[in-house]
Amino acid sequence: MRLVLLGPPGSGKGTQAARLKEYLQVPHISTGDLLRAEVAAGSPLGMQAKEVMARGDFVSDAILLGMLEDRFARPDTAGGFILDGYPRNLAQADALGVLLNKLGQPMDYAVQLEVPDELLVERIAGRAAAEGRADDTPEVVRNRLRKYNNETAPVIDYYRQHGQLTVVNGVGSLDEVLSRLIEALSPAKEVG
Ligand code: B4P
Repeated sequence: MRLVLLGPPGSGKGTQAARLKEYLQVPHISTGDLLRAEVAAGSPLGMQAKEVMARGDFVSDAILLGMLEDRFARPDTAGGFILDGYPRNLAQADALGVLLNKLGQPMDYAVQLEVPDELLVERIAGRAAAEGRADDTPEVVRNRLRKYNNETAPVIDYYRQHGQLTVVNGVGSLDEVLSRLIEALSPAKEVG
């Protein structure tokens, strides 16, 4: 199954994708994780991305698309994937459509994890305390939420208009949210 996981920062995309991959037996591709690996490796791309990410801004569309093309070229994606963190704007949504068409691997589902803003802030504050991620400070989180509302929310409408959107309630325990996701995806799993 080829699945795109959408939702604001803190909605549980990364958290649930890590669990869902065991169920679907497909790789989890997180653009945030790919970027953080570049930063950790100190690569030229990572050095470029570091400051941008620390501000809560988006890394350039061209860099992201190149990274994604490289990732999709690896053989483990042949049976599908869970894409988490991409697309984050309409240009990325268009680029993803073109790329998947070229690969002959159309998307099966775009799933939006829906969580109210107050809870997002609370969850990210929890992660900030536990992990100390540079982009989890209150000021940067406000910028990330603003960018989500301005640039990523239109992507949700884009998939809705294309009849590809499934909305899942992301409030509840990790197991509750996982069960809802599995239920929402089960018709595609049976046929796919
Ligand atoms: P991401 O890594 O995608 O960061 P994120 O939006 O915070 O999502 P994440 O997956 O980490 O959090 P989750 O909701 O699972 O992006 C980081 C940065 O990379 C971006 O700001 C940008 O700069 C750059 N970037 C990435 N992709 C890009 C792109 N396509 N274009 C341009 N730039 C890009 O979890 C959050 C917290 O909530 C965790 O602590 C978790 O434990 C908790 N949580 C989750 N589910 C819960 C639940 N049900 N109950 C309680 N807590 C829960």
